[in-house]
Amino acid sequence: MESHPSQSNSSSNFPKGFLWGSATASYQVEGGIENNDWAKAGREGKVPPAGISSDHYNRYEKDFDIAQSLSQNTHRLSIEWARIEPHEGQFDEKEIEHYRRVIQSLKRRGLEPFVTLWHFTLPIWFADKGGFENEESPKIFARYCKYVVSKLGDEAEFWMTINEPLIWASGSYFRGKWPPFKKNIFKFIRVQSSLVESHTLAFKSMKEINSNLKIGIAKNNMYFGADNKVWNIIAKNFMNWFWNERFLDKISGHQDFIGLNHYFYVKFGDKDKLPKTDMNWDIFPEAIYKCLVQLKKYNKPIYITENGIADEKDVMRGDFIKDYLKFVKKAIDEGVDVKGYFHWSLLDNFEWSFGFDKKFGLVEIVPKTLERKIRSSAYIYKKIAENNSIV
Ligand code: IFM
Repeated sequence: MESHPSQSNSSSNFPKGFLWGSATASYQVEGGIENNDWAKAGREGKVPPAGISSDHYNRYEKDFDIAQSLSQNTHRLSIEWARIEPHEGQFDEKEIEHYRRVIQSLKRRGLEPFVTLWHFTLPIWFADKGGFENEESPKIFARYCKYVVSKLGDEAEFWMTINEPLIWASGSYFRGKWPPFKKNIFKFIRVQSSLVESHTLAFKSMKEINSNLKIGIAKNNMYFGADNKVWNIIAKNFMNWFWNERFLDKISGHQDFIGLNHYFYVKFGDKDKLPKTDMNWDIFPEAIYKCLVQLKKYNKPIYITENGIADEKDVMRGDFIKDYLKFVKKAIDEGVDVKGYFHWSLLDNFEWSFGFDKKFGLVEIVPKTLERKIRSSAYIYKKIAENNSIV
């Protein structure tokens, strides 16, 4: 079943100007955020607390020095909504200036900023109003997005409104493991429609401020496989539509690029024996190629806004990066317009309900001292970035 990317005749180089970087998200790395729904759930003992996390809020300059030293030329970060709008309709200029400094410090180091406006965490006041269950939520969300780009739109070209809408909706309303801890299929579907509307309205409002901004979302897409049993094939086709296509189809008139976050291969029926990450997720590099080929029909530039591995011992990450990138290259050789790759993550961070146990960083964070230690695999990725080629 596996095809071989090495059989391609094209040059081994990635396209000129390809972006090589890594990604983080505010609540997972910044530390010191107490006024969002995750912090509240942490205080109530429902999820682990993030506390000071990696203290990236104060140490971002040093962290970006590391990214630069690893030959990265882009970086994806997120802005914490609860910092910017701590109370409904009241915006905090000081926090805007903080993020301005963060974005500028990336640009000084030659790192193209990709900014996400919402990565899973909600201000408490918004969660108390029902979050994305609230009919008014698209307007409230679009107002926040518009405010941020009215202040920071000149600082960055690439913006993402929402990170992984379906992962968030399923963690929060289907699996019931994330705030607001509900298991309700109707609400699960309801919040997804609300997120489609929220993105669309935010997209339009942001374009009113600056029509040159490039705006998209970061969408988690999986590769679904099946053995040859009819019901498994039906399940695979249904899930492929439900998970991978439905949301993107609905926003397709309102995105300038597609951000692909890719981690999962799900097979219905007989399982393949595959190596696993520390999250117990299957490693199947061809899956990223299948996802990229599927996105070709939208005719938009694609950035891989996340792909990575929890690997505390750092024994798999180097090969993981090379193997997944070989399949990215195969997709490019077959005409898929992939323009960049962001490894998840630059730093070890708060992995949601798993707390700090899972280590996704190219850079290790020593828990007590918060010392940064560059992992060996980061140098493998550095070499790829430097050569613009896996070889
Ligand atoms: O840590 C998460 C991130 O917040 C969203 N994408 C998947 C990562 C690994 O689980």
